[in-house]
Formats: sequence, structure tokens, C-alpha cells
Amino acid sequence: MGDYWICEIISDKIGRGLSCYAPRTMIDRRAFLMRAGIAALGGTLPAWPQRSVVPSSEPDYKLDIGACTFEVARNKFLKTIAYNQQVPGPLLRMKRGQRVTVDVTNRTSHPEVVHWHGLGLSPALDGAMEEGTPMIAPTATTRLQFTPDMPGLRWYHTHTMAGSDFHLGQYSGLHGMLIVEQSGSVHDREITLVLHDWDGQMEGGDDGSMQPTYKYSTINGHVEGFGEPLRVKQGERVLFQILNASATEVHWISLTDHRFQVVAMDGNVLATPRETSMLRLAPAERITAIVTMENKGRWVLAEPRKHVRAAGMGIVLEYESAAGAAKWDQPDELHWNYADFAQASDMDAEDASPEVIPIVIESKFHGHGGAEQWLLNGYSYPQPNTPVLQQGKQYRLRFENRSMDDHPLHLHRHVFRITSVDGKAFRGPWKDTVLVASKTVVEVDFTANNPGLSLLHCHQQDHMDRGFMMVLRYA
Ligand SMILES: [Cu+2]
Repeated sequence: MGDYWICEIISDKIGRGLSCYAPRTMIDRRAFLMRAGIAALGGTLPAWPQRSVVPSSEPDYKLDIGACTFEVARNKFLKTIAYNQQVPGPLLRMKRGQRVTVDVTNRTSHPEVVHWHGLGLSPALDGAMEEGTPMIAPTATTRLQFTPDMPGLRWYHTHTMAGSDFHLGQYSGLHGMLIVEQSGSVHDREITLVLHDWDGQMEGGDDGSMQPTYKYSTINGHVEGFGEPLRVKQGERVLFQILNASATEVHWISLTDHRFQVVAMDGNVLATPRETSMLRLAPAERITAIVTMENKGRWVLAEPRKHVRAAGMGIVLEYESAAGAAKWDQPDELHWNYADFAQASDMDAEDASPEVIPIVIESKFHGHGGAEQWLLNGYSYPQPNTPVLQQGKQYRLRFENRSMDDHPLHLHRHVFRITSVDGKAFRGPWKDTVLVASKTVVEVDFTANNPGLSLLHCHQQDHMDRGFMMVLRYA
């Protein structure tokens, strides 16, 4: 068994360039020098595997979790943890129904776990310790095998706690897109955009709470004006695949002089696509949208909120042979409403009277500037009396947010349909994450069709770290 290099495996599967680095099975001088170089840049030297785990066959994909230093803005370097030493992690493309093997190596000094967000895998593979997924020990390699069954834009990310360390958990670079391909999409070009916020710190809010604030907000790991522009051609139909991988922040996206036709949300195709002037993505939400390129020029795609764009969240979109300064039109107001994406009734087999599971969301503060504790139905995780699902039955989660914060709620291993916001009923899109605004009630329906422990939690890192989780069980 000789050395093999990660780039050799990944380059034919993944649509972006990678640089070669450490061999998996042996430490040689070249790899050592590479890593010494990383350490010299200020990164932490990752723990070496004490013992090589050499699987009997080559995996389809490798994810290597380790220290990474990247250039976020010109001559501004950030240290983080990332997959395969790149930010965002490699874009994984898989085919629906085709079994894949993924080797994950943990070169950090703490246990790690990879959550396959939106894939509906078994609890042993899904990637949440609360469901019983085994953690990957420092220096260990774990081989995962699964068959992606749900087409569309999925993603993978760490599911560890961060506490007050803004280099850990979802604050880090441990996130990447996963596109499960299916035939039938009509577009000329695909552009992937991953949103993230970096270099955070906790700051006190007016109400005595502590909120994270960030120094950099990026698209694909770069601030506006640094890195390559998005390049398109006149007349193209461009498919945008957008993921908000921020640990805590809701983001908005607008593209000057262009409109988005939203064709899928959280990777799930909309029966009725909708046109909109801007997008809103809560943490973990994904939007797939087509933009027809019919206004030649150089334009800015950016977060329309000025302070977030000032922190870097923007990128230039450039038509072929267009010249001049990139143009930005500041939108006057923000607009996004799940109800705008109501789908026509199709009289399918959905139950008109699902069993309602009430989830009341509250916070408890511990003094001015102190940490809050999040309560679901009166208890922080782990709750003493969690809901028990009957396989095959329809349920309605009724989220009543009594807190002052908006929460992106994610149900693992299932998809749900948004069915009402603040008493207004509609047949909303199928999703796995929904933003429940402060002082509102949001209902989502799902079928209990995937037995096993399923984690329901706020995707905001500091909230889940402080008890905002609940495990649903099957009878
Ligand atoms: Cu939350």
C-alpha cells in the first residue's frame, strides 16, 4: 500500500482546484515541510496520526479536518479549521442512488463529527452525537458509506460545540456544499456561493444579552473586491446554488439589475418557481435560483445591509467583454416572506389533520451580560419528556417563539413543509430549516418516515450550545 495524495482522489470528483498536501498513509519529509510551513504562518500544527488506518480500497471522497490559514482579504490571513485545507470545503458532487465511500481524517486535537445536512442518513451516519453518531477521535480516520437519496443542494459541516471559542464549531471553516445531481435542470452555467462570517466576538446588546459580531463577512471565503469575479455571458441562464454557512447570522443577497427565479429551497424543488428581487437565507438555509443574464455589464452581488457589505459580503459579476466599475444599486428595503413561495394545491396524500407537537421557545438570562439558557417546552437539552413519533404518521411541529431572537430551526433526517406563519395558513415549500422570527408562531408538517433518533435544534451555534436542542424518538 503506497502513499496516495488527496488531490488525486478528489480532483476528478470535485469541480474546483485543489493543491496537493499530506499523504494519508505515511509522513514524509515533503509533507512535514508543508505542515511546518503552515505552522510558521501561524496555524496550529495538527496532531499526526499515531497509527495509520489503511482501508482496503480507495474511497470516492476524502475529507481531511485540520488547521488552515487562508487569505480572506488582500494580505489579511485568518487561521481556522477546514476540510482539505480550503475555505469553503470541497464541493462534493454525488449521484442520486449511487453508493459512495467517504474517508474522514481528523487531524485536530479534539473529537470531530461531520453532519450530512439534508441527506436523511441513518443516525449512525447523520453526524450528531445526540443521535448516537460516533465521534471521530483525534488522529483517526473513519470510513463512511451511504447512498444519497435526496437530490439537490445539500451540505456538510461540523456538529461540535464551540462555546465561547470563535475558532471552533460552525464559527470555523468546517463547511462545504454537497450537490446530489439529478437530470432535468436547464441551465447554461452553475455558480456556487457559500456565505460565512469570521473573526467573531461576543458583544453586549441593549437588552443585556450577548450577541456575536464579526470582523469579516465573505462569499466563498473572500471579501468583496478580493478574488476572482463571477464570469457570465450575455443570454445565459445561470443556476445559483447559495448556502448560508454562517454560525449565527441571517443573510440577504441582492444582484444589481437582475432578478432571481427561485427554483428550489433547501435543495427541494419548488413545484411553482417564484421570481424575487432579493434572497434571504437563515443559517443552514439554501436557495437555488436561476438568473437570466440579459443586462450586460459589471454588477455587484452583495448583502444589501450596508454594515454587512462593509464587512465584505459581496462579489463582482462580470459579463464577458464588459468593462468599467462594478455597479451597485442600494435596495431601499428588505423583503422576504415564506408565504410568497406558497405552492399550488396538488391534492396529494398529505393528512389534513396531523398530530400537533407544540414547541414553546423561551430564554432565561443569567444577569446583565450573562449567558442565556434556551428552553424548549420549559427544559434545556436533554429534556425529560421528548416527543415520541409513530412511524408513518403525519405530524405538525408548532413552534411558538416567545423569545426576543429569531431562530433557524433544523430538523435532522426529515423534510417538512411550512404550513403556517403567524396564523396565516399556506402550502409552503419543503425544507429542513425554517427561520422562526421573534414573537411569531410557525408550523411545519412532516411524515415520520425515517426511524431513529432525530435532532431538532436551533442552527445558531451559540443557541444550540446553550441547550436549544431536542431529540425526537420513534416508538
Ligand atoms: Cu436560536
